[in-house]
Amino acid sequence: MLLEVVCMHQIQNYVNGVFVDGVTLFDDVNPVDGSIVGQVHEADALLVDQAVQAARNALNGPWGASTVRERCDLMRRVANRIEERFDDLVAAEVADTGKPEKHAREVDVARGIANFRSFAETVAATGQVSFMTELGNGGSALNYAVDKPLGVVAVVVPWNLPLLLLTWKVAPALACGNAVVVKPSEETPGSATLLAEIMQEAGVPAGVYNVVHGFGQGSAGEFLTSHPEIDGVTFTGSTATGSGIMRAVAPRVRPVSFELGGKNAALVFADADLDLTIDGLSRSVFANTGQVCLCTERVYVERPVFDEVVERLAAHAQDLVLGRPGAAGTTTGPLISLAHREKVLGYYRMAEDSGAKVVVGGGIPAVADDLTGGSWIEPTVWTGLTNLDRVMRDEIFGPVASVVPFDSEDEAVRLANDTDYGLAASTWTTDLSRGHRVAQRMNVGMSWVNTWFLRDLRSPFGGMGLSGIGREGGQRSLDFYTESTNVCVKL
Ligand code: NAD
Ligand code: 6OD
Repeated sequence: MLLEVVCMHQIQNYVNGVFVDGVTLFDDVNPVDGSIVGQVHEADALLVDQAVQAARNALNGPWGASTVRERCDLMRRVANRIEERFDDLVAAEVADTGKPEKHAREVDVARGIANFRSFAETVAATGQVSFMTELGNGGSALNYAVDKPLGVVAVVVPWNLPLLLLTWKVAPALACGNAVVVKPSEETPGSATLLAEIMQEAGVPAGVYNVVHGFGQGSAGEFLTSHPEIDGVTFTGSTATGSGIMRAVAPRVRPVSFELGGKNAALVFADADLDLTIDGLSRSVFANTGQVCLCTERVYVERPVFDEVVERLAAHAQDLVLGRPGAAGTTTGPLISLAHREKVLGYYRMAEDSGAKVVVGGGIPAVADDLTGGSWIEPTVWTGLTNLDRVMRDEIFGPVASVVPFDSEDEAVRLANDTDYGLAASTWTTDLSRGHRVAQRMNVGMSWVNTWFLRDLRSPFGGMGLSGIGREGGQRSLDFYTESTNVCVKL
């Protein structure tokens, strides 16, 4: 009998500039068809500790004495190297998430490059503040602040936009002179590991960028965030996990930056340009199979255009093409996993139990035989729900929106703000005064008018309420990734 030896793709940890095995292995699953992408080496507590020590040693070595100019040049080299390895990163992102290749190219990997370039520019252009203090006796004092790196930063990120969200944090952290230990999602270990190769190739010193793989509780995530020698945690993920991380860092009072979940609203006024609105609104509901923290799950529509918006949004949902990431015409991938599909389907059932009318979708689609092992789900539109229903309050994180009518601007604002979350909102109107007015009344971190997910990386990004703590982006990122010492000199 011929024995076939299958060599699985191995996804290792990266500690102190070296790729290392973990103590146990778990499968990296492709959600398109359930096939195995590779085997991931899970880090135990000892390896996580070695990664934290490697980061500390890097800070105590030449990296700790590096200049702003050296670091910003290095970040630009990393960006250039990502550009050279663009296709490899697209392949890793697509294999792990099943998202359309076009999305991986135009959003995930493109933003990986932009994140390094943007933060190199921001850090290079940032100076110190100083104040000349006038004293009562005619004397004076000079106050100036000196910024220092925060130190060893734990970076914990989710699976929906893996490289985008990772580099959004790693780029400013390194440009500010920190050393990082990254814990990517167990669902998407590929791009963070490839980025380690890129860091090596670009000349990032050993210990400055470390990657540990694994899960949350009882695994690398918990070992990292509860490690006594980390100096701060920057986390993107669910509100429940954020709450657990707060408890983990509480004994040593470490700073946290949290970008958490959302239950985002869109407000469509009767005067909106409906072609532009349906296009933007559909993107905001269905992009990345609804797995973007900024995605719209509640759509409030002024009554005169309610029926038309429902009909056109549903038509758009029906036109989406579910398919393999690289197939021509594919617009929509699967959910990240069968477990996540179970959660989303639970909300589909709950909506029907609450009396929702399912305008389109509502279940598992029929797919080709070779895709039946994947986590496919139908893009869905509901009407007939109110803010009292649980599906209108919980974050679902799938390709689904509930459309509800309103009769006045005040009512629309009240309905949109009636949530425990506070991440994002979008207002659709041709009345720009109303656009400004309503956008400013939204209790969210990001309020868009006639667009959605249009980003300027210098602007503040984050959420209120259950959606997070703090802001990152431009100067706000620098505030988190640095500590300041104010020097006061009596003259
Ligand atoms: P998650 O919270 O389950 O996991 C995120 C990361 O935390 C993963 O790496 C996971 O392994 C790790 N983790 C889990 N438990 C942990 C623990 N006890 N200690 C330390 N680490 C732990 O989130 P997810 O399912 O990967 O991502 C989806 C969620 O992320 C959604 O709620 C979404 O809204 C949110 N999200 C928010 C933003 C934002 O910018 N606000 C962006 C993307 C995703
Ligand atoms: O655009 C960004 O910088 C960002 N943090 C996006 C988050 C998307 C959430 O899924």
